[in-house]
Order: sequence, then C-alpha cells, then structure tokens
Amino acid sequence: MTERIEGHGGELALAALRAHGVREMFTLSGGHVFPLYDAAHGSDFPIYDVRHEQSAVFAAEAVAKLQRRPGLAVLTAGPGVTNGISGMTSAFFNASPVLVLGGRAPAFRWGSGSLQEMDHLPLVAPVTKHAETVFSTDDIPRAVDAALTAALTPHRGPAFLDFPLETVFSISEAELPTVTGVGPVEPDPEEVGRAALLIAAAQRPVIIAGSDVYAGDAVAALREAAEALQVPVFTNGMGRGSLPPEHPLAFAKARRAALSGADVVVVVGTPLDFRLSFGDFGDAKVVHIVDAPSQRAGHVQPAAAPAGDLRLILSALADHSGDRADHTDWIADLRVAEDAARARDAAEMAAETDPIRPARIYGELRRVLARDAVTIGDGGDFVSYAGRYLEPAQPGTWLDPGPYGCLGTGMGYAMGARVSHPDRQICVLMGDGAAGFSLMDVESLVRQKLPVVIVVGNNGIWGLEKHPMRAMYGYDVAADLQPELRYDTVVSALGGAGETVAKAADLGPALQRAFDSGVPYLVNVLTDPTDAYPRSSNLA
Ligand SMILES: Cc1ncc(C[n+]2csc(CCOP(=O)(O)OP(=O)(O)O)c2C)c(N)n1
Ligand SMILES: [Mg+2]
Repeated sequence: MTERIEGHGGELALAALRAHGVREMFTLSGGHVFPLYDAAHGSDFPIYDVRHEQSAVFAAEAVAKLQRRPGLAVLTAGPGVTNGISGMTSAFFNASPVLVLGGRAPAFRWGSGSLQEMDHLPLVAPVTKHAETVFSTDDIPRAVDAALTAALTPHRGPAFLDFPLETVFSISEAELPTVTGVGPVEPDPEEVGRAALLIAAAQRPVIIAGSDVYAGDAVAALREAAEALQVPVFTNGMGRGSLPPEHPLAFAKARRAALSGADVVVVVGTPLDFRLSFGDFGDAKVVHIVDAPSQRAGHVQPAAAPAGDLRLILSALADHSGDRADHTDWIADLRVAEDAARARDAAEMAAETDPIRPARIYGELRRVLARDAVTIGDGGDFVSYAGRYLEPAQPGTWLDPGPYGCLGTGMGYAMGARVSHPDRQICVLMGDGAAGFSLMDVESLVRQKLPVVIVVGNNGIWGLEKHPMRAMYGYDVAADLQPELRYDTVVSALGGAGETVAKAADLGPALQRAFDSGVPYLVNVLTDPTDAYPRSSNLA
C-alpha cells in the first residue's frame, strides 16, 4: 500500500528520509534549505548545526559508519556544498552511506546571475554514487529514495541531491515510496569454493579484515570463518575490534612476520591499496573478498576474488567441509612475534620521558577508556601511534579518516559519534596541526550539550610532514606551528574546559578529569617534537 503525502518540498523530503530510517540532520544554515528545517522543526527530527560544512558531512559520515544506517547532511547552495566536498570524498573512499541534500539557486531564472548560482553536479558526481538535481516538487520522494538506495547498495557510498529554490519551497503532493531494503548480492559459489580450497590448503594463511566487514554486518561471520579454518586475523579501519584482542586468532602487532611468512593472504572488505602494499605480498597467493564486483582490484590478479554479500561469503567459508591443513604451529609462531612486540609496546607506553612521548599518552588512555569507548583519530604521527597502541575491544569503536586521509574530521566525527552513542566515552585523538581544521566546532558541541574528550598531541609541528621533509631535503619549510600553544584555553573560551599537561605523571589524573567533566574538554599534551613515527615498520 502506497501512502500519499502532501506538503512543501522539505516535508516531502523528510517523509522519504524517515522511511529510510534517517533520524537527524547535520547542517549549517542557509536560506536555500529553510524548508528542510521547517519540516524537521518540532517534529522529533533533531537538527544539529555546525560552524563549517565539512563538520556537517563528517558528522553524517560518523553516524553512517558507526550505526550502519544513512547519515544526512543538509548544505546550502554554492559555498555550502563546495565546503562539503572533502567530506563527501572521504565518504566515497570509505563507502559510507551519506546523503547530502544541497540548496540550489532557482531554476526558473537560471543564467540570470542569482546568488550562489552554480551547478554542483559536475563537482560532486565523481565522488558520489548518485548525483541529481530535482526539478519538480512532487519528484522529491522518488529522488530521495533513489539516492538512499544507491548509497546503501554495496559497495556503499555517498549520494547527492540538490533542490532548486522553487522546488523545495513549493507545495505538492506525491506518493511515499515503499522502502524494501537492499537485498544481498549473491556471490558466485564457484569463486567462493575456490577461495575456500585455497585457504583450507594453505600452510600459513592470514586474514586481513577491513571496514566493509563491519559495514556489511559480517563480523560474526568473519569470526566463524576464522575459527572454522583456524586462520589468524588482522584488521584495519572499521574492521578493528572484529575479534576481541584476547581472542586466540586476533593479531595486531605481528603483521610483518605474518605478511612475510604467509603463503595465502585473504583480504576481506578492504581494497588492496597503499595500506596493504598494493596487494603485493611476495610469493603469497592473494584471495580478495569484496562486497561488490566493482571492488575487485584492477592492478592485482588474485588467486580468487569472490564478490558479494560478505556474510554469505564468510559463512560459506566457515561451512567448508573438505580437508584442511593444520595451522597450529603457524599460529603459535605468530603468537610469539605478537607477544614480543606487545612487550616492547608495553615498555614504551610506560616510559617516563621528559618531554612526553605519544606512546605514554596511549598507555594512560588505555587505563581510562571503557571497552565500548569510541576513539577518533585526526592527525599525522599522533594518530599513527593511536593505531599502534590502542586496541579496539569491540567493532564499531574506532574511527579513522580512511584512505582519503583527510585532516579535519575530528569535531564532525565526534559530533556524529556522540549523537550515535549518548552514553559512551567519545575520545578524539588529535594532532595540533589537525586541530586547526575543526576546533571551532567545539562551540557547536558546547552549545548543543554534546560532551567529548579531545586529547591533543601537541608537538608544535606538522610532524608527519616535517620529519620526512628533513630526511629528504636536509631542511624543512611550512612544517612548524607555534610550540606549546594553549589549545585547551581555546576550548575553554568556547565554553568547554581543558588543561595543559607537560609531565607524564600528570596525564592520568588529567584524563580522568576530562572524562568526568561532562563538557567538551581538551587535554593539551606537550609532546616531544623530535619523536617521529617509525614509518618503515608501518606496513599498513
Ligand atoms: C586536509 C589535509 N591537508 C594536508 C594533509 C597532509 N598531512 C598529512 S599528515 C599532516 C601533518 C599532521 O600534523 P599534526 O596533526 O600536528 O600531527 P603530527 O604528525 O604532528 O602528530 C599533514 C599536513 C592532509 N592529510 N589532509
Ligand atoms: Mg603536530
């Protein structure tokens, strides 16, 4: 039974959004999109607003990533949309189902020079799965449904619609599309069988599981497959935490030993990109398991590449009934390497140095973070250390910017995480350089009562650029920031709170105060500018 609805363009859009389970919008005001606000206003559909459109799109992306449902950003015409493009591009690289609704100058006098009159589509089309201008009010519900269906269909990603002024302000009547949900993509059973045989026959197999395993709700199936075939599991992106760190097949630190010793590397739900040495694992055969045929790598010839619903593929691997090699010794060897690396890391995380090194910050954070805390990385070296020293205990608790590597996600991701999980700890790990992109949005968090903890690794430099530039040229330029800058007082001035920490012994109590404060709180940790993340050991 279809439902007919009547209202202005904003109301028609909102009805279709609700039907798809969208529950809130992130935005920065602009007259072109007032009807969308009017529809949400007073109708149990919260509007969160920000100080830069990048934060609105990043917030929507955090909702999409964490909750596996569409996130919504509403951006005004012209500069509102263009300010959101890095966010859309990040969502495109991360396969995050984000819908961006843009305002647009009136169509009826297009070409006459209206304010902000520009065609957004050529700019956003390359970084979205669906980009469309909706020219008629009664077409809005259909267009919203089509955009969200595209965003949610694996391989997922962002979608964009813009509404000319008269489209969204006019009143009309339309049918509300029935939302059926996106059905699973059936994998080719022969390709799955080939993958199962390769893994079962391997002497030294390894699984690397990435973001699409979480996005595709395939975490349980991953665990079943790994346990059934007895394969050690490494993770990246949103795949982190898929196996709890104490699981006998969960590995994080023995990656080098694993990838150099493996005879079959199974990469699930993540591209064979720079994070995975472009899929080149020496003599090892590669099995690449992807959620859609479009995700098969063009630059590598895997031995098998099943494409389709990851739950179906991983469950089929778990059910493999043929012979399998014994991996006990291989797992035991990797466990030795893992334990040795873990002991080295533990020593670094406890080190009492002056100035403080980032490792110690993470040592202290591990004591105060709950298992379900959401940690967000926005920065250079400081975030590489976070990836190394923090071990997410459950899936859906780790947000990094992904392979687009865009600085500035911090406050937007924090807002989306806080809205997604009102009762959890939300902790942003931020470089001092990264802080410059979004710290003003602390104001948005304060005003809308969205407390988060921000830990700044303040080395006074763009560390990830300064150290390599010095190594390459013997000097560096454009890589210095003000040393010992008081980012904490910036947050205090914006209505939050914070403190600067210079001594390792003061870290623990400061972090505790931050999490107890109930307001946006920045712990500004002065760190050693000579400390550079050892890139050569950063295989992924
Ligand atoms: C939007 C954007 N601009 C520039 C870069 C290049 N970049 C990558 S890491 C980095 C340095 C980050 O410095 P900071 O946040 O202080 O972290 P640190 O490396 O010092 O720990 C820069 C400039 C980027 N990734 N994204
Ligand atoms: Mg820095």
